[in-house]
Amino acid sequence: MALKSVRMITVLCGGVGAAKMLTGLRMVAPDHELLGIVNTGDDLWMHGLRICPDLDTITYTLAGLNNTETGWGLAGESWRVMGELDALGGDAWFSLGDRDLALHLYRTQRLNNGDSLSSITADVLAHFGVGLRLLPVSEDPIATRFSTREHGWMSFQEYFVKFHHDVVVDALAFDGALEARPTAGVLDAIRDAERIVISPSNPLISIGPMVAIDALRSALIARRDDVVVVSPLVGNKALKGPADRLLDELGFSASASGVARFYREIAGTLVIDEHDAHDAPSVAAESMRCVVAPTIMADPATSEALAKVVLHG
Ligand code: FO1
Repeated sequence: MALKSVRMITVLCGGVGAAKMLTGLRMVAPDHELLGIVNTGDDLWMHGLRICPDLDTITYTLAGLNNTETGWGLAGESWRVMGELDALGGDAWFSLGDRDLALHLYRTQRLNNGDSLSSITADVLAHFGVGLRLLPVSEDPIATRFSTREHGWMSFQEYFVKFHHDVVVDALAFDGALEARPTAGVLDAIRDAERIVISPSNPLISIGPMVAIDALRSALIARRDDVVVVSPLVGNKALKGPADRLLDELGFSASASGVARFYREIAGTLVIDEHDAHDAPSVAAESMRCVVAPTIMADPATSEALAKVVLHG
């Protein structure tokens, strides 16, 4: 059977899972057919600098410069500035590498000059030789916060880095999401795409802040039949990060059916891993089409195979 050619593919992106998904998609579609809409709920101000972890993780990965040991930041990094800051007694719990600092300095200066995050992102991608387009989901600030049993409310990076996501979460907030307007081009990219892919990112905290924007959620609902989600779970466990734990803590259950319950309103198809094949009927029970495939993107070849599944499976 001949594969149908895809004109435009829009991908909703968190960090590492999205970077791997995009790596695969770039092997089966040219960059000009791909557009990533990127979560900004993890973004923060630190030392007066604007830091956008998901945008940066994807950019560094697509440029082949990512740090595969940490999963964030640049390869071959050094930490001299942080070492000095720590020695001074400064706030060094959130580590900014010496090389990585340049991007935060550059972005912050341009934001202070009035440039948009989208235009800065486009210039950074061009600088690193990445032809694919990425749009921050909104130019307006969105901040994910966690209500924890042990310490009350905290910011995204306090939860993730300071407390190593080892605290019990009983609620989430996406500050600013209700008022946030999608970045110019985002709604068109959802309306006009032949297929919309939701990458295997954390549903609650990577995709959640984006679909909390009313206009974006409505745009996805209107395209539900063409929205394909890849579950971030393998054998009911997250490969990285707290997706499984949060699905349980926030009442969805860490399982393919829990992921389906989160997405059923906005997506028509859920791709689940072979290890979870027995859960396919419970996905269908949530009125989603279920595709079973290997979802672990261990290398570019497995990313490419998964990309073919999300486009044509
Ligand atoms: N993750 C950590 O576990 N520790 C850090 O010190 C840290 C610093 C950091 C700096 C820049 C950046 O872009 C990402 C950074 N991350 C760090 C990763 C980040 O906390 C999370 O992985 C994402 O926000 C979740 O997708």
